[in-house]
Amino acid sequence: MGQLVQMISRLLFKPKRPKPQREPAAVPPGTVVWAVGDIHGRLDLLNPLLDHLMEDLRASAAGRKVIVFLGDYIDRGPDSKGVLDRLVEVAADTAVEARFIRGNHEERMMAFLEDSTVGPSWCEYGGVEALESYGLHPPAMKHVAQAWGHVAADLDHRLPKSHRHLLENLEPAVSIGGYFFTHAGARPGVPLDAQSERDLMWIRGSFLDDAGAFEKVVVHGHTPARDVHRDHRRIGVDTGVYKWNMLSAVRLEGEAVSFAQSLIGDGGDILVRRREAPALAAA
Ligand SMILES: [Mn+2]
Repeated sequence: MGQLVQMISRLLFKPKRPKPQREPAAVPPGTVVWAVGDIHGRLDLLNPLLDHLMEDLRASAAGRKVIVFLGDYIDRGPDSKGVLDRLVEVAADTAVEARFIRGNHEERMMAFLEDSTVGPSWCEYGGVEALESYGLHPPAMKHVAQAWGHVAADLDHRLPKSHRHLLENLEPAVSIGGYFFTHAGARPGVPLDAQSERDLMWIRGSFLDDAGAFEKVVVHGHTPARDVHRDHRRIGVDTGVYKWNMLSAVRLEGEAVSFAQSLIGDGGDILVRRREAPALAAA
């Protein structure tokens, strides 16, 4: 009987373990990472931002210098082809480790090459501009499946090998230290290494509106906001470049977080500005 009482009281009055204090996220020592948000064919804003990032990395003493591109390189803006040309250049630059995440727009374009019936829906979400950057147009008769087939065949023919190689080798996510880089976000309640590629590319509200933290801080794009976002669970750097003319990137080194943004100034000229991230409120 005494034993039973002891057991029950142990269960009832089990001393609560102190909640482990969550360490601030960090990248490993000797590493610096830049992550670039959705570009959407805006080569005009990508060029000055990348020039700044490459200069910053050249000046850094870090042994590992990474640029993660968070996806959605193409569609909507005027120069998808030019953006992919520049990304191919960065991929070939041995001074940096360039990583390329798959966005839902790259996924749609590749799907169109496989199955031209995807064309009408792709073109509703910016595919027209991507086609035009390769000198192509959607068919005049949008309801004729065969016409879409010709456009897909033409794109297949015009797509440079280097673009195809880049697009076929995109990654769903990249993990570095305490950070998890992916296009859209992650599904709450699912471990980061068990996420579906669909969620990583497409998720919005159920990720953004949840309060629970993941094992790592999620760095993402996909859902445009008027400015960059940072809290204990995520860093969002999609600043709606195709409508608000601002392309954003985040710099991570140790526990330090800062941002770079290329934007169109009051005089109509493009400028790049750097901003430190404000300190996080205590969790
Ligand atoms: Mn997206």
